[in-house]
Amino acid sequence: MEPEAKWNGSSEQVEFSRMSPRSQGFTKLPGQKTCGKSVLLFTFVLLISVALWAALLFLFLTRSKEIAQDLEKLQESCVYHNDSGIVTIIRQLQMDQWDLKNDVPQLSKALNKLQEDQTTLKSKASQMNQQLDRLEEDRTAFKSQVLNEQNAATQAWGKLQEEIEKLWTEFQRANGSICTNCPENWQLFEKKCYFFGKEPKTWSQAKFACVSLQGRLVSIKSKEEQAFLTQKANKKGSWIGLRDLDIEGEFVWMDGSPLNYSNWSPGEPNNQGQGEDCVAMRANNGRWNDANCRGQQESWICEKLATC
Ligand SMILES: [Ca+2]
Ligand SMILES: [Ca+2]
Repeated sequence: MEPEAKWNGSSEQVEFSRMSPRSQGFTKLPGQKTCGKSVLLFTFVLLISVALWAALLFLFLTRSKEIAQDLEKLQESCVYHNDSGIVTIIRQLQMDQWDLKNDVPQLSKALNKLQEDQTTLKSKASQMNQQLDRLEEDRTAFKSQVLNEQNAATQAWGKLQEEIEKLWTEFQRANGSICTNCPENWQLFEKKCYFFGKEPKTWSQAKFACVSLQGRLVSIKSKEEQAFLTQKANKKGSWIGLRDLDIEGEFVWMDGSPLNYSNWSPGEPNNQGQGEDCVAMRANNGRWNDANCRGQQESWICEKLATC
């Protein structure tokens, strides 16, 4: 197929349509001289480039050979050194293993000794725990004993104080004095003053409340005294100074006197439930009932001798 392309010059047109391909490249055209110079320049540059590449290739091959030789030497050296290091390490490990084997009996002996020490310590710890338990029991017993002695001393002191007061009053009466003085908020009946507490308390709390007022829970010795208290007491239950705390069923007054007069409700005392060892006056009729000491009554009655 023949080329049909046309080339347009700057001022004239040349037609190639019927020229052979061979004659096209060498046909003298406008500007052909400039093109030849460019070809020569290109050829020269190409030759220079080839020469440079050849030189570079030669240098590369030479350097590669040197590097290969260096690597070979380095490899031989590394192999030699690595083998030596590994052998050294293996020998050291074997020596360590041998040393460990030698240490095994000694370690086993030390372990047995430790186990014996552990057994001994366990035994000592058990003994110490037993001693500690005994000490704790002794401490509890001592604490209980101290509390009992403290209570006994308090009661003895109260009794002594009361006896002194009683003797002093009797002495004054014997000398013709009239003993009818009661503190404020206390009420006189015959020779005694009475205080009617109104806060809910257990029996023990009521007892200490009376002691703090320089009195004691009331001891009722006659039906006249009972009638006075029934009339004056709050219309609720009131603790009185009667209890069977020491011996079940054996009721005694706070002043230590036996029970010669009583005003029990029908069926009382019955020591019901887990035990009833403290006595309260019932509301309205003033009849007595043994009740749980740890329970609360709405009121309580204290007494002390009237002063002259
Ligand atoms: Ca009882
Ligand atoms: Ca009862």
